[in-house]
Amino acid sequence: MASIRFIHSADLHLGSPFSGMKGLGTEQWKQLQHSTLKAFERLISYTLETHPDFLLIVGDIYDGEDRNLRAQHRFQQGMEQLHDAGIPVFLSHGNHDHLSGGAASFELPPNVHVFQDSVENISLEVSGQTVSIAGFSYGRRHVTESMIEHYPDKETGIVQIGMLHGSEESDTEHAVYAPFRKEQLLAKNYDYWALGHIHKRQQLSADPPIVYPGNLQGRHRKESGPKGFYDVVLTDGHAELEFIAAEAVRFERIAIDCSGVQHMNELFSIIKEQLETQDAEALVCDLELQSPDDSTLLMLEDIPQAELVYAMREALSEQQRFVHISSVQLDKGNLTAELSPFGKQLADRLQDWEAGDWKEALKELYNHPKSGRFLPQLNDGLQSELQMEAVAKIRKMMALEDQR
Ligand SMILES: [Mn+2]
Repeated sequence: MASIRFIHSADLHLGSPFSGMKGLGTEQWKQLQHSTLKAFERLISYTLETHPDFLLIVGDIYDGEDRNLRAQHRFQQGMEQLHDAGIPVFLSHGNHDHLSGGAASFELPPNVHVFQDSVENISLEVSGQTVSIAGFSYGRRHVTESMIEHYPDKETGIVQIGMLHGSEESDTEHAVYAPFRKEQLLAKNYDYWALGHIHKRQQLSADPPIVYPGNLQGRHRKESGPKGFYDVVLTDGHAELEFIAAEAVRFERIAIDCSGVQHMNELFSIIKEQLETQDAEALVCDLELQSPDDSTLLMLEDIPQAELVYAMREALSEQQRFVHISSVQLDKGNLTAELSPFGKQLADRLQDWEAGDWKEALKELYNHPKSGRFLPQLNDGLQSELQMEAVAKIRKMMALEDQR
């Protein structure tokens, strides 16, 4: 069979608001707000430059069901560019941009096939070879039933690809959407399963490939590392995948070895050096200070988390590149080891606190007629900062006697 080359992307989340982020400069904030669109532009320019046989977009093109108008416009322009270059696009909508949400305001060009809410199988010819692509869009926010039995069996002599936005039945971390079992996908004998929904890049199977490309641009600290899409070549039942990074701003958790550090200037230099080795063009990072010894702990003991973060941000402000420190944390492994059992219990309990718990705990302070109005908004960023400081305080007060 002739080689077939296509791009597999998913979870573009265009127009993500990045609402939990704080402490960024004006220019950084603008870049972050624009990052999903910039990553999308990279997907389009890569596709135009390398001219694959077709492009797949497996759900969650838009972040919100209202489908941000500006994002829709940029998306439509991108599709027009691919139309002019003669590149077909197959796309499905996911739980974030389901068909019952905001109506499509822009008409997409005829090279784009949009799957509707029941499974369809669309065929095209690629170098004399028939390729069929099966998929569906979310008709509503929650598609909790299995969709897999609606996918057609593979016909002999054709290349069959399945597009599916959903998660494994066994996945307890994510809400259940269009659940499937890996064996069900394998039983279909397809040549490639193009998945979407899970934002972490991963392959459930290598042969045949069952692939989540991950999202195109991270949206918060948990979506860290390079983000992008796959360039896939299928030849005689053999697949070759190349990951192409596209993110405009990278979220990263960076370990800083601070053993032997006694003074702040040493710590700052180590952090600067570490950040210089990062190859991302723009970086939002959580720093984890690892292997602190007694002198380092002594130095950091009385410095509030927030002050440390602000001082580091200022020290880095001369960098040409967009580098934003989101948080600084002492390595938790050490923290828990030092705590008494009750202290550990308290610290663990705090990790599980959600927005409602913080609101309840801080109710009196926030409702106070005089102090209330001077307090910052109680958002995700502030909550995690409070949590870190609280754990640090517990560590200080409830550490085992025989340790330091
Ligand atoms: Mn998604």
